[in-house]
Amino acid sequence: MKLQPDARFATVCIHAGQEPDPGTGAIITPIFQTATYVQEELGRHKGYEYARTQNPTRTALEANLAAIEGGKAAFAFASGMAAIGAIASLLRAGDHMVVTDNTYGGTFRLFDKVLTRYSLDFSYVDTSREDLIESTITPRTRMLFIETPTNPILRLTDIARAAEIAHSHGLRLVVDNTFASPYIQRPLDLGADLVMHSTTKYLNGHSDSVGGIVIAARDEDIEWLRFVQNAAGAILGPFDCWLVLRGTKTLPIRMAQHNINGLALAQFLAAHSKVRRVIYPGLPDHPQHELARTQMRGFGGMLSFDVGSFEAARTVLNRVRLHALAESLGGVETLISHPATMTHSSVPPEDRAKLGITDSLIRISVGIEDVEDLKADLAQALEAID
Ligand code: P1T
Repeated sequence: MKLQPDARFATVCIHAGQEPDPGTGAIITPIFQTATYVQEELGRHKGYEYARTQNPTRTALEANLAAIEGGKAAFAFASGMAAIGAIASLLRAGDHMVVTDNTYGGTFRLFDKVLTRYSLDFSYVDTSREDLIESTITPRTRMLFIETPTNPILRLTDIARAAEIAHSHGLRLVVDNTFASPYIQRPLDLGADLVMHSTTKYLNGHSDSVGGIVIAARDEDIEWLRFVQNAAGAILGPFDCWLVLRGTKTLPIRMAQHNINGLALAQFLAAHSKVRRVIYPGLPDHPQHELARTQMRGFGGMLSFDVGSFEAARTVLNRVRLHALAESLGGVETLISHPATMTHSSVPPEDRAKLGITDSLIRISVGIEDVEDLKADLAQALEAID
């Protein structure tokens, strides 16, 4: 079962970090649902002392995700937000971070409402524009934090260029890779220093666990993240680690189908008379379609579209039957949401307006059902708009 160094992506997803249980031969890493480990004698143990510090199910997941993202080490946290909090703990009071303006609303909330209390400063810019990244960097800037594609406007940042800019100023580049998944893009290969995910989404893929992961490339970051994971203690529990491990085994086939369904649904909506605009990186009219073609492998399962008014959006959201009206994304089932009042309600209305998160915008996390059923469901809901 030794994974060869040249193993390809789908093989890595299934095998990296996975060894049969030495005690029983169980092919699947067990859920080590324990709080502590018995020591043979004082100071002699099997490498496990206390389950906040180490847990074999978590170790297996972390090794699996480090390999999937092409990093040196990974650290699993209780949520995507806890993972972002751990990354921010690399900063010190007085430091400044440049952040993609259209991040997930919860990321903005953590930075704006919590971390500014600890004398950290944040500037939010359109990181698809290199000139804006450059002009926002100050002598106190230590980190560039990008989301690509963004939630929910699906704007892209050129990761390789962002890495060059960050490194020329001595900054770390952090990429929130939640919307794409490592099947679609691997930011560490493009020069990023840290990658994070809400594992709640595509990595777990079945909408039955909340979690987060940080994958790191640099030794100094790895040392700090290992320390802070234990010191602050926002760890992912063993059952959730096991669920995400089960999810990553099917990541490639799920993502391939998300890509197919995402494009098909985007094309269907773009041709519909009741739809004003569809935002999807795979459509030729997406402002960064060319970058998407080179930076991403497929265009993903996330799309947003505008139906012209809040009333029309409400009609669609209330009329769909197969699409579930819910926050979150990345599961096998299709979810539909209203960013302005749901995922991005913590972003001030004037900022939402600037970003294009209008009251008439609807977001879909396209699942892997038969796409004809999804089209039929949207068709009957759109028909009800006056
Ligand atoms: O929900 P949590 O696992 O804490 O992850 C936060 C998070 C981080 N980054 C991105 C890009 C995200 O989309 C999220 C969570 N997003 C949703 C819940 C949502 O519906 O958009």
